Amino acid sequence: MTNNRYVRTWIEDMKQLVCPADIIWIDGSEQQADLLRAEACRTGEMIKLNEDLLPGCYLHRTAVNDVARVEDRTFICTRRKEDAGTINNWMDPKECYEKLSRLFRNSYAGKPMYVIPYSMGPVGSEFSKIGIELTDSIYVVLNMLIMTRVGNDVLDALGDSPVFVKGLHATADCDPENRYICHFPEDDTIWSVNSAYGGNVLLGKKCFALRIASYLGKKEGWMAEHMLILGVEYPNGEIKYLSAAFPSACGKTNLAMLIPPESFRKKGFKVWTVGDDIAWIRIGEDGRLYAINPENGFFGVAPGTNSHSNPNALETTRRDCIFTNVCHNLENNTVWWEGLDDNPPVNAINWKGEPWDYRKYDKSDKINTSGAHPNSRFTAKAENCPCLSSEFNNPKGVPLSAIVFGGRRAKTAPLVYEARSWQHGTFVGSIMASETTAAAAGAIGVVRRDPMAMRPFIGYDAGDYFRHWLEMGKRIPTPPKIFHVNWFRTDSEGQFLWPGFGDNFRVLLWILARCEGTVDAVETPIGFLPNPEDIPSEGLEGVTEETIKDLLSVDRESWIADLENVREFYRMIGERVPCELHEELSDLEKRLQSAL
Ligand code: OXD
Ligand code: MN
Repeated sequence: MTNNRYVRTWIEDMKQLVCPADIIWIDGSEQQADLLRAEACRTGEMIKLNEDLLPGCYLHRTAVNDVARVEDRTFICTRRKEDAGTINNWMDPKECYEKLSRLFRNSYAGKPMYVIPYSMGPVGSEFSKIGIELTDSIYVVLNMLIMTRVGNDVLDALGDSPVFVKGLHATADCDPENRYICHFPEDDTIWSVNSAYGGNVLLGKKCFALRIASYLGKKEGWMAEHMLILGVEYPNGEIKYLSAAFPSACGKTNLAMLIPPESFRKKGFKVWTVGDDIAWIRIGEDGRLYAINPENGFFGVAPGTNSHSNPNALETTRRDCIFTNVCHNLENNTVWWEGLDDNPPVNAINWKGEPWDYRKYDKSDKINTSGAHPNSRFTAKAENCPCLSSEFNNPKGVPLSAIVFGGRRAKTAPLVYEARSWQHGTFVGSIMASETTAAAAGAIGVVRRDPMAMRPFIGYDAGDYFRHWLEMGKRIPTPPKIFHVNWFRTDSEGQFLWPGFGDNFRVLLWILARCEGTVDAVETPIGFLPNPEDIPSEGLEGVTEETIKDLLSVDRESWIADLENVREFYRMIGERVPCELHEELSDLEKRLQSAL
């Protein structure tokens, strides 16, 4: 509880709107969380899993129509439409408040209102920001307790200040036709109604830590990015940090928790995880960029997580974890998902809550035939991660040597290249793209441009966002170098050329060596590429020198063809795309043409 009058007045106003039966303040204590878990099990909202095999773990199923973020129902509500930009959905704030008030009215009837005070970032850090989420869902409370820092110390840190993000969530009827995820960056407010799926309702995550925070970052001179943060420890004990942005389904959590190949482990190399999804970045007193992970847990995709792809993530989910929409193994009251192992449970309930027959699994119809939903999730505590960085709670963050962008490209992008400058690096981020895979509905190989992996998360105009990157670059005395990687290049048969996973460590070493100035590179039209012999290859199986050369080749014609798509994308964003980026685009085209 707090005497902060801004908090109290706001909660009173919201109470008048949603009419709860009761108000319950979440204090962050284990006792209160235990009572809520017991209540959720009593009502069937959660299922307690095998205490011996998965201590403290629970299973939850969402409504079958409510299993993912809904970009088409996500709105940025600024007074002027042009400030929301052309790639966001926009609604006038007044109209939106009125429309959603009708959906929120009386929506808590008979249910308590849970008040969750939370901090994004370590409580009291100058990076950190406070939010309060009001919700009618115990599932939301229990997830927020894992994903953020919750409790009375947050209210103490807030004191009498009016500065906090006001989040209102109601599950309501979970009606997809009336589902809205609305952001009011000018009012520090988020309203989410008719969903109970993580990305739409854990308001600290995408809604606050990316959409609202990117707007605040532009206003206040810092950056909120869709990036993992990791540290590479060298045998001499030194640790270098980098952050990396990849579109969804490109292995961000896997890279964040990477285990180096055995030959490097033996020498004493290690990777430490600071974050797997979001980075808040500021200029430090020493002129370098510093990053924190504002979250306190991982909301990871379960399918595909296994002891090869990500042993650290798997280990992180073995206790105190909430599983959402995975398959329930009735043989031993545990969970299973596609890609966990080759032993699907015989006696099982699928993500929809129906008896499941693994023999009917059909790759081309995963939604209807899989045990776990393809977007099923684990919500796991950062502190349970075996490779969590000792700097995870450092209020000053970690210094970044490099920023890495990446996408899934079959042909165009080489394994790795380095941008020529911060401005060129901003351009490289702005033209980031991924190709759709056979896993998704629709045509294969279609390029979706996803600048800085922020397309669904920029809380304002994308052209202004690029401008902010350029302005930040001018203010950083010692900027990190910027790189682009692509783990997904294929040969003429469509087979991946690069083994990925732990072997990506080899590329990280080259990146960090470039930052240290200890390795040369080859200048090409797109930027600086490694000499093939400089990608450390000891113990690298099944990848010949020829393959490394292929991985590092620049196919000029496919680049030139791609630039037309970039031009179209810039046209779509509109007139606020900075002229510097248009110049970078035509300079790149000239370099490619003259090299042909
Ligand atoms: C996520 C996403 O859930 O990017 O992290 O979709
Ligand atoms: Mn993400």
